[in-house]
Amino acid sequence: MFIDRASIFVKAGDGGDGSNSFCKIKGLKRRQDGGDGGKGGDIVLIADKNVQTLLDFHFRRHFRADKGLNGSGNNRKGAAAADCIIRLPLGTIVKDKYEDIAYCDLKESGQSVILIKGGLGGQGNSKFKQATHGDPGEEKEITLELKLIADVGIIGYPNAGKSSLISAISKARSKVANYPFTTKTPILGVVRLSGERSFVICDIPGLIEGAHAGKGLGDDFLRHVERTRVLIHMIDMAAVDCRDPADDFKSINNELKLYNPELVKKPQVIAVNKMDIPEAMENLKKFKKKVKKTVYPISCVTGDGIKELLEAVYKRL
Ligand SMILES: Nc1nc2c(ncn2[C@@H]2O[C@H](COP(=O)(O)OP(=O)(O)OP(=O)(O)O)[C@@H](O)[C@H]2O)c(=O)[nH]1
Ligand SMILES: [Mg+2]
Repeated sequence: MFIDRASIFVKAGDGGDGSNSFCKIKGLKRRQDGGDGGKGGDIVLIADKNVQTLLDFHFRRHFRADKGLNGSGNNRKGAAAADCIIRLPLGTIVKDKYEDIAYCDLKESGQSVILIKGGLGGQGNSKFKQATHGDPGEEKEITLELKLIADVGIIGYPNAGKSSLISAISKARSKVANYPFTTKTPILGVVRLSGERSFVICDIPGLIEGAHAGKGLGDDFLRHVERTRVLIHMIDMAAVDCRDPADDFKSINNELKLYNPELVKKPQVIAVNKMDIPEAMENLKKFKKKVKKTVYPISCVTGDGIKELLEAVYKRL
């Protein structure tokens, strides 16, 4: 399990000050008419399925909500300030930076939590002898933690050879068979390259058209795609199941997009598999005409091309 972490400082808005105001109408006694201050903005956390990583929080570390407006004469209350909304990826756990306290675990898209409240506005002198200042907004230093299931996810149609690849490059043993949906749950493996280099890879169950709407093994596994950094898009170039490889490539990308438009923005390394089968070469020529992208031809049976593929993946990481 890999963890993306960031620490940020948050401060809720101060309350606006109460007003000290006096109204003088000719012939009448002087009257106090200062209004109350408005409430400061809260710090609100929202789980947003379009946010993928905590990267932004390594660049921006301070978040402050505005102060409520001050009260004014004629008993006018100051307006409350807007909340400061922080959008976080699904699965983020929010903890105190110094103490062992977890404030929330953002699991569902749209889930929102008021982390800290803005200060209440001060009282105007219409009620009190003297107007009071607004309460200060709370502040906190918090740590955000996002668990990634893996650095790299292998995606593709059933039977493309995803399990064959993970079994060839790591100690993970994912069942290989010539029927679709052999793999029913994600399988993790560790890939070790020369030197001290390594990464965690995940064999993701096969995707098909309509997966975003629950078809096949469904959208459950697209959620795992969200929690990886780089994708290996695996294509059966021998077209054993008689589909056009270029169509496979497009429809899987379309599923990613329909599920969450951010997913297609993840770096993809295209692995064209089963190059040991004679038809694959011919198919690859046609594929390259339709999909103008760099591809890595491999064979999980002979091992050809796998080293180059892994180096390319490591580079993207
Ligand atoms: N000739 C050849 N066959 C391969 C290659 N890679 C995988 N296969 C075969 O293709 C079939 C499917 O391979 P899997 O690795 O189970 O495919 P998968 O993508 O994990 O399939 P699902 O788990 O069903 O999504 C098996 O019969 C493999 O032996 C290859 O490079 N060359
Ligand atoms: Mg499999």
